[in-house]
Amino acid sequence: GSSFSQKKIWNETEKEKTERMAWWTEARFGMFIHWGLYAQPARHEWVKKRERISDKDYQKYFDVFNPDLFNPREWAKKAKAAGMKYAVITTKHHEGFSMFNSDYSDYNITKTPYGKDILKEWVEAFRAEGLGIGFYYSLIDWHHPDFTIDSRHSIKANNKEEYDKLNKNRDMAVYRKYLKNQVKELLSNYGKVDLLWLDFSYPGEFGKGRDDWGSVELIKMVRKLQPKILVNDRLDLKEYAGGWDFTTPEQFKVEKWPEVDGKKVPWETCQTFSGSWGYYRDEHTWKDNKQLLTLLIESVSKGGNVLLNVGPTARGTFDYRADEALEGMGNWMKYNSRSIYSCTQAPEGFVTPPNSLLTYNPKTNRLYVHLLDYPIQNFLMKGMKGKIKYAQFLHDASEIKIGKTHGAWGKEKMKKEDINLKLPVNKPNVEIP
Ligand code: FUL
Repeated sequence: GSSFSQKKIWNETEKEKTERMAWWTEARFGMFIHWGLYAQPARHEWVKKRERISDKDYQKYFDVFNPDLFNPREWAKKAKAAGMKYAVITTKHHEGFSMFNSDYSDYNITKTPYGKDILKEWVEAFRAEGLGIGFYYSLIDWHHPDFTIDSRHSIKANNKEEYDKLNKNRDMAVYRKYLKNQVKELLSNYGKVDLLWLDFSYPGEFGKGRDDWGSVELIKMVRKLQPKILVNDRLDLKEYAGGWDFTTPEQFKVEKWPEVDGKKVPWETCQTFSGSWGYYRDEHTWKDNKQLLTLLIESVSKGGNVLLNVGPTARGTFDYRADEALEGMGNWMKYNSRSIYSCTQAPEGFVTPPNSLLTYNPKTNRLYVHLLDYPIQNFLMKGMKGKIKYAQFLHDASEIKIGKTHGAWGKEKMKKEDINLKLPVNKPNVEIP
């Protein structure tokens, strides 16, 4: 019995759902873009809360925002060259600033010195490069006068009396309407939108939690406006069929294909290059290319996607370190994307050898063995006898012989149900980051 399919928001069969999501499942790799006024302080997108900056002091970032080097076509080309198939951009982050033209708020991009609708330019450019289009929209809003202040947003609000005082004149019903109107704008004014990434619902101490967003009504509207759209799970509607399409583990290693009610669910992990989503000038702890690549392969090996984040600068450029990382991924993807696109977890019973990862394409029936460390000549695959007809390197399609191991030690190690791949002594010169 699964409670999660009991409440239905959207009438759709499992097969229809799989088809609706197919482009995304096959894509496996996308670009996240966190861009907003917070690119200017350049020290994390939560800077307003972390440093308790008042609305008045934060206003200066609105007054000077003018990304003169913004060239979305260039961004799209970089995403594509890295092997990414879709992109998700912040249309409004927690700071409450809209990167799009909105009839419901003047706190939007067209009212800054930049003066144009960034989202419109972005959508056109990314569409032109053939990438899927996704909108991130924050449920949380630190700018809206009716948005509830709770302890997440103010130290004072963690006691009931202070909470009531701070929220005396705030009416979430008004914010709820605003949120709905803005999402409606996003899904009406930019053509077909492939994906909506809402962020994020939470229980709330003294408030009503997720009811604050009018979640069920909201998602019904979303499905009506864009019937093919994919929606993430951060509205927290786990028990509703149609309430969400995929789950979004953030910044951690996914050990095993996530399940809800004992059923494997589509998933996408979102990850930063460094510790911040927004551009952070002085942060120097960045993941290296090998880490990023392993993250992608490992995610696909467990049936998931990776949404890798770039935080553009306030002039509209990518940090040189982001450029380098994207190039590294692109170099690898150029030869190896066949082991990523349309791939998923290997069939049950396939044993993953040590220091390696398996990805599998169910359409072509191909298994990809990713060697995290290059072994010495003999590469044993346990229990794979009869399952592999032919083996080759991916980068140059050169044959790898399947044979016996050498010497007494090898014979002992190798059982009759195992196979051995006979690799060249030296690792072939493949371009890896
Ligand atoms: C989180 C947000 O609070 C972060 O700022 C970021 O947007 C991340 C993707 O989701 O919940």
